[in-house]
Amino acid sequence: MSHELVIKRAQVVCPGSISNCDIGISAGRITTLGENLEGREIIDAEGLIAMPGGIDSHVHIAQPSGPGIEMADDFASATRAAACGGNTTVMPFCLPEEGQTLRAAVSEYMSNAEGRCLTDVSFHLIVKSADPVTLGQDLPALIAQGMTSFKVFMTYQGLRLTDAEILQVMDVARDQGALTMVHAENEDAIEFLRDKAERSGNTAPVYHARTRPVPVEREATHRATTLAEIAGVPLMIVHVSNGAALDEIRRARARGVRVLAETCPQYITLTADDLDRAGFEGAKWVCSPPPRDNCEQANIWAGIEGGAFDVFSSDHCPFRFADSSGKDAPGARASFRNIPNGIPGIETRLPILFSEGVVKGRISLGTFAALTATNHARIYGLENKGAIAVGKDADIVLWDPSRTSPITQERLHHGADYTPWEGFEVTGWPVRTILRGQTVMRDGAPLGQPTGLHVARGKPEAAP
Ligand code: DUC
Ligand code: ZN
Ligand code: ZN
Repeated sequence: MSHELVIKRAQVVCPGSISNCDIGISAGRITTLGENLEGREIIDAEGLIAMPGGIDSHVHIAQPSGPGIEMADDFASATRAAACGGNTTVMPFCLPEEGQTLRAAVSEYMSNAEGRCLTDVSFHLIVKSADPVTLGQDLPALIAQGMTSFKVFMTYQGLRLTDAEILQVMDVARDQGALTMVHAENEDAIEFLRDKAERSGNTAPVYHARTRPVPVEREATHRATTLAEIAGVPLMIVHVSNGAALDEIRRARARGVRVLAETCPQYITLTADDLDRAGFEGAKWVCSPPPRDNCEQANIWAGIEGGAFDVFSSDHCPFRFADSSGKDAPGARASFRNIPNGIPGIETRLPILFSEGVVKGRISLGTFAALTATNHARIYGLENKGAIAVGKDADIVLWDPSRTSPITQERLHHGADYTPWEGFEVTGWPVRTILRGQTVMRDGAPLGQPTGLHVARGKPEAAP
């Protein structure tokens, strides 16, 4: 049997094994894994590693971020950067604007994305109001359409839900078979610290980190896991930044609560000192939860190495630095309070984990594939994705495992005007990204038409 495409001589990372088989692809799917396969097109991948295309299950693209503030990426630039960083699917959040229904917001995001994406896209929802239309109509309808996960916030005025509201949302998740994701930081505690800092004249970017200390996240993580226990639902704690929060997750698991956990590159490579750079420079690293210190980085690594984390995502949330619609927003230099929260990272997530994790011997290639693709697909219900296996979509990334070079803004493809990892040396870089059998990146350059599709999802694995 001849295939449309065969990848030969790569080291192939399959679930549970690594082999040197050929990968046969036809009609966008992996149809054969074997020896001496024939194909109309052959990719000779000698010296490269074939892995499942990255799935980044935590990104923000063109999300409303307040009056006059704009994210640095639209769907074209975000997915171009994602493909260049070895990803084949991204999962952005859909956030309704003030007064907009969740369903109307989804239609708007879908039309913004349609025909512009170089990777596949699958939306999560953000539930910022526990009103009867959202809970009784929009959520059930959207879950039925394959948007089977949603995030709730315990911080940010205008976004945060009360404990009572979180319980109501979790109840819908239970009834409808969806997965609740939680941003766990205690808003009242942050506001207390923020207010005190401002009154003392401590307004520089580093006070963003100092007013969101570890206990703020630890307490909210404890509360979120307890609310899930009370509601009888599984949950995903996103962007875990420190050991104390992870300990809360471990304790909840020990009580029998199904808690999934995500961490991100910023928590293994950056620290609060990055926010303490001269002048306003530190604004480039303002994100929530903030990067911590070397000790917390070690705690996060211990969690990754010990299997406590299910997924490693970017939390890509890009704002331009030298821009009044970005980090340099009105009032941002007067107080850290007004600096938009978030950093770009969609293109650098995989190289950072590969270099710091696989190359430095902390995790295996199999664990890397699980943390960057396979687990995301399994957990969020992307049934055809996340593994090099017969029948799955031919979403594959070929890695050069030995290339060593610094991350620089110049080589990236996002819409931001900086990278938080400027000059950070990495070994290993994706050299070819294949989406459903079509090459969408080769040797660092995006390729082809934007053929990315919206993917409706099945029931998340952990959902009731
Ligand atoms: N939470 C996120 O998940 N992303 C960016 C900002 C935030 O607070
Ligand atoms: Zn968040
Ligand atoms: Zn996020």
